[in-house]
Amino acid sequence: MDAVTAAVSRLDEEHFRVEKLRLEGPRADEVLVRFTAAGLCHTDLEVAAGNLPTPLPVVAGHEGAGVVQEVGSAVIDFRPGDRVIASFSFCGTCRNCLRGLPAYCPQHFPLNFGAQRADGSVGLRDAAGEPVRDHFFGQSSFASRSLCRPSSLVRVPETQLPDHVLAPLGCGVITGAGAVWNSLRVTPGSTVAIFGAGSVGLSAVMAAAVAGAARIIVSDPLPSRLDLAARLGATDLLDGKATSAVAAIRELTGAVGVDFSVESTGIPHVMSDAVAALAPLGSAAILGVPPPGADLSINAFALLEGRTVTGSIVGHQAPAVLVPRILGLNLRGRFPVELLVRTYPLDEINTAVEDVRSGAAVKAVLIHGPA
Ligand code: CXF
Repeated sequence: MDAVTAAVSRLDEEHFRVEKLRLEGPRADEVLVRFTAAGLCHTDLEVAAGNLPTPLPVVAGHEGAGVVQEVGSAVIDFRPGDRVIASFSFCGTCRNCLRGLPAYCPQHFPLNFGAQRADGSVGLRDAAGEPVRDHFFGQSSFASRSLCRPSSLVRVPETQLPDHVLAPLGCGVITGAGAVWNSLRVTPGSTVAIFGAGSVGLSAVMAAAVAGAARIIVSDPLPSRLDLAARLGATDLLDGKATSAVAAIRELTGAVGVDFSVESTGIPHVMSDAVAALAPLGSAAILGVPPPGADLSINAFALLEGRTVTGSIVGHQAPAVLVPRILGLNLRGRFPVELLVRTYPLDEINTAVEDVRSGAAVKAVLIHGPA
């Protein structure tokens, strides 16, 4: 067993606890990754709060970047020394995986939120010898080293970007970009409204700009995020606190509404607004994680005019396809994901959480020490 340092979420504890844990060696189908950086995503906070079906104690983290250290005997796709991004797990054999849509694998929830191996075991033990859940999204990248599922890993193509900028590509960035390109298929010259300018919403802004949208309207209560949205390609900024976004969008679009909308807040009434802001035949993508049991209210008549509402998770496309697309654009200065990132040592994870909640950080990325 090897010593690792990890941020652990424990039952009834509001804060992450950084602990020394012990990690088994990789089984035949596992890849041992030394993580250097891990993005902090809202989903990790929902898991820690017990709002998602992951048992605690657990090492969360599902936006990792690092290097393969060791591979199990049955692993053929990765070798020690490979630079990797960790994203989400999928079975690889169901019809959705086989048609290139692994985000919609029926095993998505057990594989990503189950936080254990298929046989129910885990690789981590705490100082008292008690098991701690791992394999979260097939990675648990809040640990400095972790046993990963090969399906969760993407080999990093040539890039100048450092690991702390690559890490968010595991989830938040691909979620926003893939919704725009793959779920909505935003077209050149179209109008787009984006509700929420966190890392997912701002990635949607960059993707809409790349797609050639003529108008990119962004609504958020925080002026600093609206400023960043403008730098990334937003054409119109709405103060989410002061304005009725739907009324403002109607005014900006000559009472018609937008062709496409993206909701990234997880707030049910904002989801309804994203639908209400659509022009006839418009399409809305719902990306935010809602509170448990929440319903979405949509004016039924609005749907009769050809409007479409879709959910979209982790970019709608295999990360091994989507991540290189984004890196290729970044190389040419067209998807500056680095502008979203603020780093924190792993020890300061609870400060990072506060900063994400207050809006001081858009995408907090945790930096692992050497162990
Ligand atoms: C999640 C959001 C909830 C559904 C599964 C995918 N994305 C990552 O945080």
